[in-house]
Amino acid sequence: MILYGVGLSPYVRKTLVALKEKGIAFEHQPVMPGDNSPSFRAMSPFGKIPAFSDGDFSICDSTAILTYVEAKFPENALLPADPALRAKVIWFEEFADTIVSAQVATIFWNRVVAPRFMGQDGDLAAADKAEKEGLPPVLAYLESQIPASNFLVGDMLTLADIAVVAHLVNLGYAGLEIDAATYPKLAGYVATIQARPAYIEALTAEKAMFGG
Ligand SMILES: N[C@@H](CCC(=O)N[C@@H](CS)C(=O)NCC(=O)O)C(=O)O
Repeated sequence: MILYGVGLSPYVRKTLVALKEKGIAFEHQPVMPGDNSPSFRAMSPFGKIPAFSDGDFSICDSTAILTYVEAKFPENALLPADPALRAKVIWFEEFADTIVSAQVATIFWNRVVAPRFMGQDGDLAAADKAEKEGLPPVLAYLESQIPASNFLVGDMLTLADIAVVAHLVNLGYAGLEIDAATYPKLAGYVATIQARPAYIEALTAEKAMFGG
C-alpha cells in the first residue's frame, strides 16, 4: 500500500496518522499538491493530495481512503460500531475538514506556504481576519466538546481526534499556540493527542520540510 502526498497537508497527515494508529504497513511517497504526472492524475484526477494505492486499486480523498482502509482492516478500529457514536465521529471529521480547515488553512497558507514554499506574498489581511474573527468560535466550540477522557467520542481514539488535531497542527507551524488560559481543555487535549507515538513520528518527519 502506498500513500501519496506531503505531510504538511492536514488531509495527508490525517490519513498517515490513521494508518499508523491502525498498525498498517505502508509506503509514503511525498507528492506535492497539484502534481501533474499522468500516474498521479490517474489516482487523483484533480491533483489533490492524498491519494492511495493498494495493488491495482487506487483512490483519492482522505475520507474515501480511510473508508477503504477501515473496511479492509477492521482491527484497531477508528470508527465505533455504535450508530450514534459513529455518526458523531463523522461529524467531527467533517467539521475538521471543512469548518476548522477553512480558518486554519487561510492562516497557514498566507503566513507559511505562500512565502516559504511558493515564493509568493501571502494575503496577510485574510490571515489576520481568520485568526481574529473566524478561528475563535471554532476553538470555543471544540473547548465545549472535550470530555475528561481527552477523546472526542466514545472514550476511545477515533478518526475524530486524528482529523481535528491534523488541522490544528498547522496553527503551530504558523506560530500560533492554542491559548491554555482561554481554551484549557482544548490545549491539553491537543497536547495529549500529539503525544501519541503515531503523531510524534508523523510530526518528526514533517520537521524536515522546515529544515529542522
Ligand atoms: N477532501 C480532500 C481535500 C484534499 C485537499 O484539498 N488537498 C489539498 C492540500 S491540503 C490539495 O491537494 N490541493 C491542491 C489543489 O487543489 O490543486 C481530502 O479529504 O483529501
